[in-house]
Amino acid sequence: MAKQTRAPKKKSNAEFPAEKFHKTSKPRILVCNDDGIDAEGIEFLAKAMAQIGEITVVAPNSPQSGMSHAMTLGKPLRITKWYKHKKFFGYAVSGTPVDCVKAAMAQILPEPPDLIVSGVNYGSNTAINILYSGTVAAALEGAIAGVPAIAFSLCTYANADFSYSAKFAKHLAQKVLKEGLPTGTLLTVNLPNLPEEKIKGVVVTKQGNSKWKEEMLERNDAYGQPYYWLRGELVLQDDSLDDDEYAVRHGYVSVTPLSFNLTNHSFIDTIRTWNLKKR
Ligand SMILES: [Mn+2]
Repeated sequence: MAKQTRAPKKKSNAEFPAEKFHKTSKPRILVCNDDGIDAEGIEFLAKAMAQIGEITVVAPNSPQSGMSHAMTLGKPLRITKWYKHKKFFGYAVSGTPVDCVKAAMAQILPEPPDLIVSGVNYGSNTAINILYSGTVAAALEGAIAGVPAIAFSLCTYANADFSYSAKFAKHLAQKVLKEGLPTGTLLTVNLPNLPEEKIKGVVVTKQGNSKWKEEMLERNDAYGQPYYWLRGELVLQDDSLDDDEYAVRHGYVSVTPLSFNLTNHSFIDTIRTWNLKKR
């Protein structure tokens, strides 16, 4: 593997508001996403977090959905100040969601935040999507760094109403700041795209078995050469409110605790009986 080098951390950098960050007694919250810094969902999440803490937004400068835990090693990253509604909003990074968390920790924040939140994502991050998601990966990168982290997703791609997800995010963030999370643990939260009065409740779930039924469309470009475009539909594979996608499709907010160690413990004893030898 290529050796990773890290630029020396800047002790004082007028670009980044270290002074302001240091003087607050509020919890310090890093806000990221994978839909890009201009997405509607991150604006709702940032506003909700600003009610309970000192926020720093660091997000990709372009949409990065489906990037999972990708990081940029072969080209430089750029960090630029980003303005929304003529006001400073945060820092845009020319990379992936994981690059954003790494850049925030190495260059932008003077010390690790108390909480990392990611989202609010367009589309569910349940079941197998947990593996594909850049939104979850940003939170997971927080968990790797030992920072409590939560990924928020709104389960729709159309007519999104982020208002309840922002309200719930505030409530859960306060809870996590108070209670903490076990080392290496993050939460993925999926919300139905419903007004508050239609949401049936909150359930703690496990990662379900729902999978994509996919097809790769073939079309011809302007030169008659074929190109391909992946599309699909997430097919529900579970039938219990203990499962993430089932819960959210039935009107519940789904909260799933995750860890990033993928070892299949139940298979260790069996594979040891294979007596694999050095040959
Ligand atoms: Mn996304």
